[in-house]
Order: sequence, then structure tokens, then C-alpha cells
Amino acid sequence: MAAEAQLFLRAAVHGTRTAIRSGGNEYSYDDLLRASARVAARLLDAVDDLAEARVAFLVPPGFAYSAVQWGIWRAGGIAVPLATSHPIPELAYTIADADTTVAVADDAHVSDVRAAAAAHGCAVWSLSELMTDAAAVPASLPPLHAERRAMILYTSGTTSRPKGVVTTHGGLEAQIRTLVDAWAWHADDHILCVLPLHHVHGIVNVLGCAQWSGARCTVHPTFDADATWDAIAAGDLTLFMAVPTIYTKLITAWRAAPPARRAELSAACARMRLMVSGSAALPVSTLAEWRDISGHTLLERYGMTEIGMALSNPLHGERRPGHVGTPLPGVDVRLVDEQGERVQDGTPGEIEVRGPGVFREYWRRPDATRDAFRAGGWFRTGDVAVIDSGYYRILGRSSVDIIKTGGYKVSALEIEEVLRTHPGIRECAVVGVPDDEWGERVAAAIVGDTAALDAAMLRTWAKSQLAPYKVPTRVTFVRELPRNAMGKVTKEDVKQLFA
Ligand code: MLC
Ligand code: AMP
Repeated sequence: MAAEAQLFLRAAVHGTRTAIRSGGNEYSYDDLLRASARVAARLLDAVDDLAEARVAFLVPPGFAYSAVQWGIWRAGGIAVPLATSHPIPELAYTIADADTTVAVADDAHVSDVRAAAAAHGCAVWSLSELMTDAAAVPASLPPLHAERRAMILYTSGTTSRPKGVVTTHGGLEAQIRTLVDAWAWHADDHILCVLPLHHVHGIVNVLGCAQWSGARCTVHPTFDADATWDAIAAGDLTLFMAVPTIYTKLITAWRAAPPARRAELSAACARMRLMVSGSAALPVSTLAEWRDISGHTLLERYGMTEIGMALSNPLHGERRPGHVGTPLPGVDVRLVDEQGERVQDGTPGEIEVRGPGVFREYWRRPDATRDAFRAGGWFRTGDVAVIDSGYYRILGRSSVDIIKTGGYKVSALEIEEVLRTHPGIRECAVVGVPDDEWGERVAAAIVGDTAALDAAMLRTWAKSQLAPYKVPTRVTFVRELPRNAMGKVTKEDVKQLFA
């Protein structure tokens, strides 16, 4: 890679084309380059290169988000996006775990970020301080070689607290290039972004691919079904990408609309070239309902924070319901048994992935990084699949403690650990229970002081500690948790409590 990363060299060529529409305004690639150069200048202050310092930023999806993300990269820093929905304890955890040097927040969130950063003691900048016109743009910015760390995304797993997934500039570029190639992105594309920008789905698949291609991205700060339909009805989108829960919510809103509006919305969908679903299993019934409404057979693909996208149904050719397709260009995928031996076609196995898009490490967790890989550089996803006449079909996960709700991955162990800090809770067990809208819902069985605590109080308290999507939406109080002869809580029996 050249000194200036490809993304920015390409942006200079895209120049006056619209990069982002947000908050009722349009911004060109030149605008992004200018604003991000100013951000880089402010961050660099008296040094030439941030040299992989972690810059955490809490900026709602929109132009400023991209200006700050690019500014961090151009200054040589590692971008650590924070989630606008997170309460202070979650923000504080990320800021401390990433060993953040500088945190940035838009003016609405700056006091939360100051509170979250207080114990760690890093500098905090408001967006208005950072994006001032007065910043002198440096004559040269540091070189961004492919192997330099670019981003840390926090992901929940089988450990109790989220881990930072470190991706390099070269890794991000590989993740983007494979999708641009497979889904034939081009400069005349126009995509709507309704996804949060602290996960790969929004960051890489939507924003990253659009910006690489010189395409337009209309960005909504959060998902709203009616606003999404309005944007689709406006008629000039070519692409849409979302998690299955969003398609379910759009189906509900379409059904609630009068017949003439429904016809208008369906016609607008039919003018688009591609609609994609991922981050969680797309129920075949949702695929069929969406086909009836939009005329599109959703292209389902499979990915993960640690690898970007690995498997995809084809742009042209059969999109098989209930399947996630075949390996994307440049990505090696295999299914193995517990010993790491490849399984025969038709036999279930764990998905392992190798390729230039695979992450570099879990931030400052060498043991977790080592355990995540097998010899030969194969990353162990923990997802189990089978190959059915050439197409992969996801069967489930190897750990019962990982829950996917609304496309977010959450750890049952992490939620249990937080719940146990409540004085009214003696014991608890968290599980994912199947749900038509959310894929899975977070459910908690609690042994505690029911005279002093009810489900509503518990949820209110949990929202002050945990991201909203980790807060149990189903709560039951029990006298004791189901256990096996060894005294271990049996999660399958806990699930039955919510059946
Ligand atoms: C919000 N709530 C949730 C929730 N999200 N509850 C359970 N599970 C979730 N995921 C809560 C809200 O706090 C609220 O609680 C209530 O549910 C109703 O909220 P809503 O307004 O209906 O939902 P909304 O806030 O609009 O969120 C829905 C959503 C969101 C689908 C838009 O969950 C979302 O943006 N999901 C996408 C996540 C994503 O990008 N994943 C990609 C990870 S990367 P109350 O109590 O206030 O009423 C990855 C790799 C890959 O997976 O392959 O892509
Ligand atoms: P995350 O860790 O948030 O990046 O989530 C990645 C996980 O989402 C994967 O390990 C899978 O379990 C799940 N996932 C992503 N896409 C799909 C899909 N199309 N079908 C089923 N599960 C999926």
C-alpha cells in the first residue's frame, strides 16, 4: 500500500461526487478529505504520527462520524468506535481496555464520555473543538502501511467481558475489496445506512464499500422503520443491507400502511439492484415475505467481526433460502471436526476461515488470540455449518453462552456477571430464547429477593450498566436454578423455563 492509504487516494479521484447525505445535507469526497485532514491536524498537534495511539470516538452515524474516523486513520491512530446507545459503564470499559489516549465525542455525548474517561484519565475532545476550521492542515501525513493497526471493535464472546478485535489497514482493505468485487459495487451506487457504526456490518459492508467505490451513502443516525421506508420511496437508492430484525420491522410497517402506499413502497424496492441480509440467521419465512413485498430474494451472507465476510449467496445465480452461499473471493473456508480434521461434505463441522481480511489479534490478549487460531492461520469461528450441494448452511454455535439478538452478539456470561453485582440477586442464569422478531431474546432466570426486586426494577437498573440490547427482556424468578449431578447450571433446562 502507498504512503496514503488507498481509500484516501481513491477519495481524491471521487472528488466532487457526493459521499454522504446526512442531517439534510450533502457532503462530497473532497469535503470528507478536507474535514478529516483538519481532524488529523488537531489530533497530531505537535507530533508527526499518532503511531497507533487509540482514539475512541462517540459520534452518531453521519458525516462527522466519517470525518473523525478518517481523521484518526490519517493521523496514524487506531480508531475505536464507541456506541451511542451504551451507558457510561460500557463506555468506560472500552476506553480503559483499549488504553485510549484521546477520546472524541459529539457535543451531545461529551459529558458522558468525560465521565466514562475520568478513571482512565485520557484527554477528551468535543467534536466542535476537533473540527474547527482553524486547524492548519499538515503538509504531509504519516504513511499508512498495510500491516499497521487501523481499528479495534469490541465483540462479546465466550469470555465474560468483550474483547477488542484489531484489524489492520490491509485487513480492512481486503474485507472491502472482496465485497466490492462480489456484489459489483460501483460509483453510481447509492446505499442507505441504518445500522450502528460500532460493528463491521455498518462500518465495512455499508460505509466502507460505498466510500471505496465512490458511491453515495445516505446515513440515518438510528434505525426507524418509517424513515427507512421514506428513504426507499424517494426512489434513487440502489442498495440496502440490514439484519433480519430490521427486515421484520420493515415488513410490519409495510403491512400497517394503506394499499396505495404499499404499492408505492413495493415499486420503489423493485427499482433497487440488491438487498442483503446478514449478521444473524434469516428465517426462510422472512425471506419469502420480503420477496412478496419487494420482489427481491434477499442475498444472505455470513460474517464475523474477526473475519469480515466469509460466505455469500451469489449476486447472479441461485440464492438458496436458509443457506449462506459459498466462500467469497480471496477467503479460504473449511469445516472441521473437534480434532481440526476436515469433515466430508454433508457432515456438520466448525467453520474455520483464513485470508487477508482476518483480524490480527485480540487487543492485549495474546492467550485468547493464540486459542482462536489453529495451525496454518485458520481462525476458529465457533459456528457450526454443513455443506448441502455446494452451499453452506449454518446449524448453530458451539457455545450456548453466545446469544444473537437483533444482529448483536452478546455474552450470557457477561450479563450474568453484571446481574450478580445487584444486591437483590443471589444467583442467575442467562440464556437466548428463540424469537420471531429478534432472532433470540436475552432471558434471565433469577434467584433473589423477590420482596425487594421485580422484573421492571431489574431492567431499569440493568439499563444503567449494560448496552440496551444486552438487557434481559424476559425475566423469571425461581427458587433455584436447574443443575446437573455435578452442580453445574443446565442452560437447556433454563431455556425451558421460558418455553
Ligand atoms: C434494542 N432493543 C433490543 C435490541 N435492540 N432488545 C433486544 N435485542 C436487541 N438487539 C431494545 C430497545 O432498547 C428497546 O427497549 C426495545 O428493544 C425496542 O426498541 P426498538 O426501537 O424496537 O429497537 P431499535 O432500538 O430500533 O433496535 C432494533 C435494531 C437494532 C434491529 C435496529 O437492534 C440494531 O441496530 N441491530 C443491528 C446490530 C448490528 O449492526 N449488528 C451487526 C454486528 S456485526 P425499551 O426497553 O427501551 O423499550 C456482525 C457480523 C456480520 O454481526 O456478519 O455482520
Ligand atoms: P459478531 O461477532 O457480532 O461479528 O457476529 C458474528 C456472528 O454472527 C457469527 O459468528 C454468526 O454466529 C452470526 N452470523 C452472521 N451472519 C450470519 C448468518 N447469515 N446466519 C447465521 N448467523 C450469522
